[in-house]
Amino acid sequence: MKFYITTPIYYVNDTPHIGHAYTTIAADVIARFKRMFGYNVFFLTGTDEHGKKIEKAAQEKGMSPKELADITHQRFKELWKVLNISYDKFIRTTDPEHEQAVREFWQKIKGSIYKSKYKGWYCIPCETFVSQTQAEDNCPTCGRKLEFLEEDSYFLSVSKYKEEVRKYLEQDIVKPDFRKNEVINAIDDLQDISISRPRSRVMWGIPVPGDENFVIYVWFDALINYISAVGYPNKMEFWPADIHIVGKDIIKFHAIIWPIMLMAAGIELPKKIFAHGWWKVKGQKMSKSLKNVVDPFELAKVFGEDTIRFFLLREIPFGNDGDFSEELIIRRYESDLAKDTGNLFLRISKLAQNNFPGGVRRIQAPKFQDINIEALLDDWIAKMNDLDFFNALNILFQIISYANKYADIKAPWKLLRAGNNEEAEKVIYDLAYLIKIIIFMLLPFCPTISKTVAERFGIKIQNAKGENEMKKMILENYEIFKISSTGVLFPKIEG
Ligand code: ME8
Ligand code: MG
Repeated sequence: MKFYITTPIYYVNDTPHIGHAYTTIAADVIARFKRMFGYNVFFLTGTDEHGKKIEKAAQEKGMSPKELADITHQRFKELWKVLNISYDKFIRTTDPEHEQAVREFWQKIKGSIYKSKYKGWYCIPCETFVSQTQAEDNCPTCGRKLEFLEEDSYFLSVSKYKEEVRKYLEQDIVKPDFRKNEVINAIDDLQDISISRPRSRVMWGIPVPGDENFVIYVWFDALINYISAVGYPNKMEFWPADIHIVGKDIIKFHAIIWPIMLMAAGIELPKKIFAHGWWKVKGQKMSKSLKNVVDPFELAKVFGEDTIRFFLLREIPFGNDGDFSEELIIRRYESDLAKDTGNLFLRISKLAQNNFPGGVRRIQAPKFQDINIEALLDDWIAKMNDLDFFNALNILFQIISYANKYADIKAPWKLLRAGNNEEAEKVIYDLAYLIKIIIFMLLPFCPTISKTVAERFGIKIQNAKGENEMKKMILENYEIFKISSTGVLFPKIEG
């Protein structure tokens, strides 16, 4: 049971912002979920370090491109540490093994490469060619100024693969479903792909094998990271990728160009490609050049990493765009986390600690009315497998809200005051049982807080050997819960 998941490799021209954090958090949640369920997971992320965009940024900062990459890639690693990202490998396209793999890949597909002239529009910030029909003055993706290029280039011939790629995409590879046709329609416009740059214009790249006057196009170089990271050109234990997660800005590179490159090399194709939406600020895409980026380091300092992880996946369906604001985070923090979740854990754990210091025993197996826990769990698993975080979290909050109501109605504190200890113990056991279910479901999203609560409630967390074993672990009726107070998990935000 292997599972290979990737994020895009991010450009090192500038430090990471909340958009980069979004993709990487989503991948991390899936990686953690799959590991829980017994998969041998390989989770890849990294940085994209070649090309004109990086060369220009380095020049402006008075450094060499490699110096800039050495500094900036560290910022990404630091952020992944702060956000508790459990990646298995961090690849840099300047890694010698990657550069070697790119050269070997070029040699392998040589039969599909020819030399000619490139004449047309190009967007440096996107490192993308723009067809004559789409080009006005500005890039249709990012709105910035285009450059007109006229130069010798190597091309990858695509005509042989157009039909094959169409058949591939017709099998529901691209998610969410509403992106499928958009990608299939784009195949018609596709022309042979320029895959090199003259060294006279772009210095910073991997030299074309056998022609030192050219460097390899940065996207051609970058996409190969997904296979070089797992061993290409040698045996690749984890390939094909089970899922590439990307933003919608780069879906065509992943769903059309990358499969064509793989077809030309005779390599298996990725199983799924998920394109999520954009975080915007006041309706505009968050981007470095617009200077409207939200700093994830700052946010994590104020709210804690679990809150950032939770907020980004709770607030909007994965696949849609969303508007970011600090008020929204504060609202989610106060209502969902502090009030509904943290308070539930705190009041039940305190009650148990003060009244049942030896543990809360199972006097009878828990039974709940108006809720089918096992059915909700099955549904949660299905949603998680579909990367439908939004609805997975909705299911979790159905259970949280049920538990809060259960506590309010059964009022174990009143039972204790009336001297009805046995009835109170039953109710607290039931609530501890619900909290156990909640913790397993919260774990991939909020690993730090979930682990603390698990420890305080005596909930045993382990990876299982498969779905059935995991479900058994989640639904198991312990004989006893040994509980101590969780303390305040979501303190009031100052200022
Ligand atoms: O495109 N909202 O790198 P990049 C949501 N190096 N996600 C966002 C976002 C936003 N406002 N801004 C960025 C590249 N992202 C190439 C990729 S892969 C072989 C090469 C996320 O630094 C989203 O995942 O521009 C988007 O696709 C990615 O960052 C682009 O990062
Ligand atoms: Mg970009």
